Amino acid sequence: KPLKVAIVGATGAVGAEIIGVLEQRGFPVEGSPTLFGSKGGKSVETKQWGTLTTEAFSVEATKGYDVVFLAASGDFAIKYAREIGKGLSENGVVVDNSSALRYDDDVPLVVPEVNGQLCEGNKVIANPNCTTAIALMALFPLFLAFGLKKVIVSTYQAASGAGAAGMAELKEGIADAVQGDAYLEDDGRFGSKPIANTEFAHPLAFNVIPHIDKFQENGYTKEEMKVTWECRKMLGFPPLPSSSDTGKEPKVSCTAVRIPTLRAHSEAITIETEKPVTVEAARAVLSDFPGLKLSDDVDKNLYPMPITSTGNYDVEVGRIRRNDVFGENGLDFFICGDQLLRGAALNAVLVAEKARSFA
Ligand code: 2RA
Repeated sequence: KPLKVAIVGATGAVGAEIIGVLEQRGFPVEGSPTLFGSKGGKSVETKQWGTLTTEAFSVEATKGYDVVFLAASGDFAIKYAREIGKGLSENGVVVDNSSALRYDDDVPLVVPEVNGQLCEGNKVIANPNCTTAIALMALFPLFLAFGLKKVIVSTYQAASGAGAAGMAELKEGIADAVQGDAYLEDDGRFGSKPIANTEFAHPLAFNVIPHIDKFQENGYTKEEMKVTWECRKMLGFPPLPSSSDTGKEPKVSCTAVRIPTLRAHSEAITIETEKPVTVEAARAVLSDFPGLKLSDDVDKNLYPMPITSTGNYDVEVGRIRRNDVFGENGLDFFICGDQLLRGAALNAVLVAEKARSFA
């Protein structure tokens, strides 16, 4: 049966991708999706539904809907997500892309291939941080097969993580460095005028920035801690490390770095497993996992890259190798996934599909 679908924040980068994924997957939308923007009256071009116009949001306007995607702020989610949930149809679901509700006990944090069963009977479901969602696609099957004791993640995150404005700033910065006033000298030094930056803490063009989201008291950034907290929650442990930890919780540490790519996040991951693991056994487990694509043939220069994973639903995994740090329990690998798809819009639509499968 066609479903009443609404998207809040439809004009942002994630909102636009949600519309695209609904179209591509033939999601059964009744009529056309209702688009809410911060202001009403903005036109949004779609392939399937022609030009749609945003409406100003009110909870009242979402009453009786079957699926409401939130691609808005954390404050918005705190204020409205549960209230919207209460007014939905009997099996209706709110899928929130913000980080505000991810650690709340009454809100499951879901990647459908990992813990899709949690979609049953819940009105509000949180989408994980893109970096975590992409990492979990490889970590979860390895956790099931070999157990995980330690996980060390280093990320290479695209400008798209900072939304459409972040992507625009990178493109403008590159143009300015190559052709404009802030030109690059032939020896790679910058000209006298700095590249402008407002979305990132420093210019991103021709740079890497080891700073995503706010610094915390422990010296990590919030982005880095999200990987720790969300991995713990999605592997079935309390999200925040505490004195009641049993020792079974994988220890997760992340360094999150913004790089000047436009789209798709990459991650180098080192793990220590509970049981011994071989490269062959890991490959077998990873190649069987839905949503994950083995891209691992160094003789053919085949490994995950943003250029091959951009626009694709599958997360790529490769460069799988034994590491000497953890010996026969140690593995290193590299993954790459489209941040706007698996890390946001695709995951949100898969969550909605899963939730509706229990209706
Ligand atoms: C980033 N993970 O890449 C964030 C977006 N949620 O900035």
